[in-house]
Order: sequence, then structure tokens, then C-alpha cells
Amino acid sequence: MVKLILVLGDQLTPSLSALREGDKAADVVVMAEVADEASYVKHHPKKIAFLFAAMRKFAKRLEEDGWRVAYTRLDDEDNAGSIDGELLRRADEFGAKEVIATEPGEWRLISILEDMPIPVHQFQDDRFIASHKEFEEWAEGRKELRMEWFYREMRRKTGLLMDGDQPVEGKWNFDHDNRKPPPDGVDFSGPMQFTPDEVVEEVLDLVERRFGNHFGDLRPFWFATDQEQARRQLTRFVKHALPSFGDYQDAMMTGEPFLWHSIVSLYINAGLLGPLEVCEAARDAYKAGDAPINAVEGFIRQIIGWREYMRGIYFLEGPDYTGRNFLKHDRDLPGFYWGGRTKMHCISEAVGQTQREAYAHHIQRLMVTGNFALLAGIDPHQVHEWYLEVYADAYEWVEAPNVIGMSQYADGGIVGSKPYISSGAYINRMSNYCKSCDYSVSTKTGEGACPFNLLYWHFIDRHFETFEDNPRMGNMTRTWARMDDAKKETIRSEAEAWLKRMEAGEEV
Ligand code: FAD
Ligand code: DLZ
Ligand code: SF4
Repeated sequence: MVKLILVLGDQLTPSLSALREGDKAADVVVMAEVADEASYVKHHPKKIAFLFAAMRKFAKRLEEDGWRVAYTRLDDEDNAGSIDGELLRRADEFGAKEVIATEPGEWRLISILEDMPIPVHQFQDDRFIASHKEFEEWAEGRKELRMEWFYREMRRKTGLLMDGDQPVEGKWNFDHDNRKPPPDGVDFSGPMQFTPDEVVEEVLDLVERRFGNHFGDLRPFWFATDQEQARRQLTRFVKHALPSFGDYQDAMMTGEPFLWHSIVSLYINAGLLGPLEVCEAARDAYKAGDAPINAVEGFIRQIIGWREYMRGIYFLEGPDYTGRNFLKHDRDLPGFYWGGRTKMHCISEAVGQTQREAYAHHIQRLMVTGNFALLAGIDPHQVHEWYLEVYADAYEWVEAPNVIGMSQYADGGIVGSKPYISSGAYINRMSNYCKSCDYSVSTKTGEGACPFNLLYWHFIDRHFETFEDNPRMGNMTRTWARMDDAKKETIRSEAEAWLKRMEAGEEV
């Protein structure tokens, strides 16, 4: 009996578990561009175009490989508009009575598949290094789920950078050598850019017509859209940027959106690159003496450590995770997250490049847009939706633990043992943004004071009781407690006045 094999837009991997479970001779692969997935949040047009083009190319590859593929384009007349609708339509068409799927990366879609009137067998997504069971077993009974301990397990499991059962060069983590401020000049010209071919051009026209009202620039479009192109970007990164990745992974520079980052998250998350293949390329560069240990260890940790850990947390914590709001923040996301004008140069740089490229690197996401939202008390669900919409690499399994957990502390400390907050001093140390800002980073209160400085202490004041016993926040809460009352009152009233102006839509 014919079965349907579902391949979602972020499952573009030839060795996908659903494809392994299927029978090439009898079954039909179902792939569909659907309005529901493209607009349940208003994804950045570049992200939609990337996925649709990559899906079309992957479907062709499967056909060349001997699969029968039922592919629905967004504009097809009989497009049912949703994944479950398309599966039912195709079941009818082919007389199929069941579906084979690889578990989606979002609770919403998992439950849609579970609720279908025909059986859907959801197989594990074993493109990840740790299975749900392994993560659950690791988490079981632990008081704190710290990434560093999980990461060591993943090093042992993969054997990456291991010397027997010990880490190479005697240390698990070389972060001490990293996090340098930006250098004077930048000698790396960013990721490989691909000229749109016919398939991509057709998709760009479609996305322009249908999703032209979503936030973000569609053109110029340069992403890789197949495995071969994505591998070329990986090779370029390893050769030109990896050697400096460690040193400058936290640096930010005006007009330089990519610096020494790899720009591979969108390709790994959609399935065009495998996480192990990416790590092995970096490991090989280390072995060949082409990249230092601090860069390679730091890079591999992001992938087998942070990436796997975030997925583990998302599935461990369950479907209510994105609704958590430990600090009870309820302010609306201000218009400057959608490209409105702001005098804060750091925000306008991070949001501007997000609008243009659907990309910002980790420290921009965490310490600029994330830090600001947390300090200003923005509703974490709105922050979560923003991140899910605007980044080409955003899927809920990875975005939500980064935003709800790491960035907004809305999970009450599962991902981070303290909130990631900073005053303007951190941004000034790690970037050259403050040099071109209307605000003065060295001014704490009064005319021209950097809003991060004001809001930082305002946050400590608002949440003093929550954090006074947190050992990692002790310095800050004690400093606030010791501050004289008049200064505290100035900070409170200036911060509140500033937030009021922001809420009123003034250019702040
Ligand atoms: P590099 O800096 O070159 O890092 C290498 C790789 O490590 C990345 O490609 C990615 O696969 C992995 N990685 C690094 N940090 C993380 C992390 N914290 N979690 C998971 N993987 C990581 N990453 C996403 O893939 N999707 C998201 O939706 C996403 N949302 C984020 C939201 C916030 C608030 C923060 C602070 C981080 C978020 N990240 C997300 C993690 C990180 O910012 C991106 O993975 C990274 O910026 C992607 O760019 P890159 O490929 O150049 O990464
Ligand atoms: C993100 C996305 C978009 C924009 N469009 C589609 C689509 O049309 N068809 C599809 O199969 N998948 C799409 N996706 C990816 C899914 O939303 C993704 O599989 C889930 O969010 C789970 O990670
Ligand atoms: Fe951002 Fe403050 Fe620096 Fe301006 S002065 S760029 S607002 S940190």
C-alpha cells in the first residue's frame, strides 16, 4: 500500500529518517509550499525565498534519485494552504492511508500531525547528535542544566577534539582566549554570495508578490540554496574566517554584519549541511595547523554544545515554554524593532542589518536587541515572535530557548543562571558603535545619557528582590543598594520618562 512521506522545508537532507523509512518503489514524497507556514508568523521574505528555492531544488534532487515527488507550489490552484491539508489532499489523490514523517521542530506542527484523521508515524530527527532520550537522561536529577557539562558529553560522544577520554590541549573550553574587542581594520569580506539562478529568480518574484508586506528586504538575495553551494560557503568560512573566529566572536562593528562568523546556521537548520560535517571541517583545519584551538574549540562548542543543548531544552520543557514570562514583562515591542528610527546607533545597526540580511550574529542578538528588550521590560512573547520572524535561521526549537531562556530570562533561569544584561559599557567595549551614537555611553544620567545605562539600573531596581540572593548578581544588587537615594531617584525618574517617550512613539 502506498504511503506518503512528508518532507518539510527544514528537512532537506537526503538521509532524513522519513526517507530512510520509506520505499522508493512504492511511496510518494510530499513537499508543499504553504501559506500557513509562511505566515503564521510573518517570516522575513529572504527566509521564505531561501526555503522555497531550496525545497524546489531538493525535490528535483529526490526525483533524480528515483523518488516519486508530489510537490505543491504556493501558487498552485489546488494548494490546500497547510501541511495537514496538503497531506489529506495527496492521500486522496494517491489512495494512501498513512504518512511517514520526521518529527517537526515545533510543537505546533507536531500536534497538527498527531491530530490528523489518518495515522502519521513521526520518526526521530536523528540529524541531531543527541536524541530526546539522551538529553532527558542527562537532565534527569540535575539541579542545574548547565550547557558546559552537556557539551563535554557531546565531545565524548562525537570524539571531536578528544585525545582518548581527555580534551586535546588539556582544556575543554578556551573562551579565556576569546572575546577580544574589534580590531582596527577588517580583512575578511564576508560569506560567499550566490547569484540567483532561474529557480531562485522565479521564487523571488513569487515571494515579492505574496509576502512583499513582510518586514525585511528580499533583494539582493545571495543565500546558498542547495547542498553544494552551502558546502562552498562552509569551505570559505573555514579557510578565511575560522582562524579569527575565536578572537573576535563577540566583536561588533558598524557596517560589518558578518565579521568572522560562519553564516551557516540557516543551512544547518534547513538540512543543507550536517552539524557533524561542519564541525569536522573545523576540526580538520585545526589538525592541519590552519586554525588555532581557541577558534576551533569555540566554534565546535557552539554547534555540538549550544545548538544541541537548546534543542534539548525546547523539547524537555514542553509546548508552554514560549508563553513563559517569569519577570512579568508586558511592554509592547517598540517600532524601532521594525525599522522605525532610533537614536541608539547599536540598535539601528543590529535591526538595519537584520532587515537587509535576515542575519545578525550572536552578540548582536543577545547583547543589543535582546539586552535592550529585557532591560526595557518588553513582553517576552512579542520578543520571541520577532526573533522567529526576522532571522533566516529561526525555527522554534532553537529560537525559543535562545530568546525565552537565554536572552529574556522568561523561563526563570533554566537556560541562564542570571539575566544577560549590561549597561552601555559592554557594548562600547565590544564594538565601535558608541563612537557614532547620538547618546553618550560614558554619561550615566542627565542630558544625552545612554539609555542602556539608565535602563540597566532601572532593571536592577525593579527586580531587586528577585535577584538579591542570586550569587552571580550580588555585585550589582549590592551596588544599587549602596547608591544614595537621590541618585536612585534620578535614575528611576529619567528611565521612566525615557520609556514613556519610547512608548509614545517618539524618536528615542
Ligand atoms: P556562528 O557565530 O558562526 O556560530 C556557529 C554555529 O554555532 C551557528 O551556525 C549555529 O549553528 C551554532 N550556534 C551558535 N550559537 C548558538 C546558540 N546559542 N544556539 C544554537 N546554535 C548556536 N540560532 C539559530 O540557529 N536560530 C535562531 O533562531 C537563533 N535565535 C537566537 C536568538 C537569540 C536571542 C540569540 C542570543 C541567539 C540566537 N541564535 C539562533 C544563536 C546564534 O545567534 C546563531 O546561531 C548565529 O548567530 C548564527 O550565525 P552563524 O551561522 O554565523 O553562527
Ligand atoms: C519556515 C517554513 C516556511 C516559511 N514555509 C514552509 C513551507 O511552505 N512548507 C514547509 O514544509 N515548511 C515551511 N517552513 C518550515 C516549517 O515551518 C518548519 O518545518 C516548522 O516550523 C518546524 O521546524
Ligand atoms: Fe548603544 Fe548607548 Fe553605545 Fe549608543 S551609546 S551605541 S545607545 S550603547
